[in-house]
Amino acid sequence: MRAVLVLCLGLAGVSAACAGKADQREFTLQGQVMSVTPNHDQATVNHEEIKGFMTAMTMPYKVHDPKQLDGIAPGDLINAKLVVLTSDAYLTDVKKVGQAPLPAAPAETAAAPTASSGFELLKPGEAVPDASFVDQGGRKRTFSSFKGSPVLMTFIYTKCPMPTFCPLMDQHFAAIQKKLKDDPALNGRVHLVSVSFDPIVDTPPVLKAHAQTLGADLKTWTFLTGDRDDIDRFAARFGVSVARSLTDQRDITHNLRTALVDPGGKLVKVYIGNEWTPDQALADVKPVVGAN
Ligand SMILES: [Cu+2]
Repeated sequence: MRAVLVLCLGLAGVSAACAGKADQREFTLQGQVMSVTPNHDQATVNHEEIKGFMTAMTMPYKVHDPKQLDGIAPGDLINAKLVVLTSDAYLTDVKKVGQAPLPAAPAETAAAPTASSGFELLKPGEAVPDASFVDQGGRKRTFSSFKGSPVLMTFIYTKCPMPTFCPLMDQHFAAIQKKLKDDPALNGRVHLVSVSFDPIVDTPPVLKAHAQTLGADLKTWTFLTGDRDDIDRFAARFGVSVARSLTDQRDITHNLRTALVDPGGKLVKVYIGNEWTPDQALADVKPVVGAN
């Protein structure tokens, strides 16, 4: 990546870090802190475009050292280094450079959606309302058509630039697919569903290519796209919040939710964010398959 090489050359002092790990990329992030977690392990930042990596957006960023966020408060303007690895990303060298009033209505963060989203969150035990989609083969597919086997469903978009977000969900699902196949009690009895909330870009052919990249077995792993408003409404019931820029529809600010639905179409559990593991999901899936 040209942009990264330039960055590495420009930062002679840290060039060892650049040269040391082939898969490590570093970017400069400039923006305003919207919130900081109480234990200082994460800050949500409304940041400017990161040239060569991602458009301007608001999203949570981890730090590996909580000291990085000491003295950092909502409203602070910061400069930081964004370190991006194959399956991790974090901020370091966080420096406060100023302060500004927070916008009146801060963008939705990874927190649970509020009543303003207008849709009530589904609770465990409640029936998931049906919705209509189009799958990676261009066929119409309703959510209720998955009834009969447990469904593990997540919400992603294929152009997501953050390795700790959508790409991580993809990797988790690929890992789960493999573990399901390796377990005779589970093989072929659980369906994976990845729903894209970027239907403008994620057309069926794009999703099909994405599925191939992930090594997805389409018999038990389905990729869905469809009408954007329908998808937003459906996803909101699980706590997914998606905000798109008015000027660039591909500029998407979003959180992560993954849901386990039982064979009868009732919600079992929602995994929030990216902290869950494939093994956790499998442990939750097992009793649901058994109850089938
Ligand atoms: Cu994403």
